[in-house]
Amino acid sequence: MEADVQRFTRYLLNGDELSCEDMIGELPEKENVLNVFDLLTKSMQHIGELWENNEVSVADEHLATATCDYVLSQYRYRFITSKKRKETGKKAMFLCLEEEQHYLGTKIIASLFEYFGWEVRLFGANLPLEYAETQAKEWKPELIGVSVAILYHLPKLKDYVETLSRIPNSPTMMVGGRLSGLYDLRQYCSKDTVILKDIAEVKTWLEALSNEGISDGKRNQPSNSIFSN
Ligand code: B12
Repeated sequence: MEADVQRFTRYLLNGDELSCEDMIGELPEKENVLNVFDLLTKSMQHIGELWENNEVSVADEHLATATCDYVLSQYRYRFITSKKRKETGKKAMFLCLEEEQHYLGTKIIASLFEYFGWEVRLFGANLPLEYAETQAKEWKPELIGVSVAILYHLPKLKDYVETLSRIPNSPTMMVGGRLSGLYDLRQYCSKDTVILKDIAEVKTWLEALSNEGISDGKRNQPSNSIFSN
């Protein structure tokens, strides 16, 4: 994996979309979405280290982001949205806090939800709370995922969780992003908020939900243990 990350990072920094796609195509487990999303995540994180050490510039970082976004969109189309999936009938919306620009993570998580048969709306970076609230009231998602990467954005998280969990259909609030892997975000969330550290935890959560729906015969109706509202 380490060598793969180094190679993929190089392609991202060169803006070399074709080599990125060829490399994904060569991966023995290219249809295992977790492997591919892990490669994208680790490569972008590695670029963060290079940037911190002044080995790459802000321009390099922007090019890598745009390349990664393109590759992710292509992958999502080829291996997720163009394939027939068993739909769960559930809806989820994903957004970043106001002024939060780090949206690639939410795009990956939104794609994973789609892989698991959810209908998804992805609002990308920087969605002010008032617009998130209006959208949630109109669209009535079962779940709202919020992403946070920058420390000084954290205080806003509390407002988002409080306001969005109060909307009439009581969506499950899910929080993740770079900071959830580093700190305990409970104090910024409600007691029912699902806080997940990384994509592996998200996948486990989604699998548990699918298995529950099947094993107790109430497909698509998860129990309160997971859907905590
Ligand atoms: C690319 C990048 C940018 C891009 C943003 C690209 C984009 N559109 O997403 C640009 C250039 C815009 C940018 C800007 C800045 N950045 Co920046 N950036 C990064 C970098 C290198 C990669 C981010 C990334 O794409 N990671 C890959 C994704 C896939 O990982 P992820 O976001 O963690 O998501 C995963 C999980 O967290 C989880 N997840 C994510 N969201 C959600 C949501 C839910 C609901 C769930 C359950 C899970 C979940 O699943 C994802 C998939 O695995 C990081 C380094 C790093 N370690 O992440 C720095 C980094 C985050 N940035 C940093 C900084 C400082 C900044 C700036 C302040 C720089 C500046 N001075 O301008 C600005 C702030 C902009 C802002 N207001 O938000 C710092 C933050 C440090 C800190 N103490 O807070 C980092 C860590 C770099 C560093 N090493 O110092 N940045």
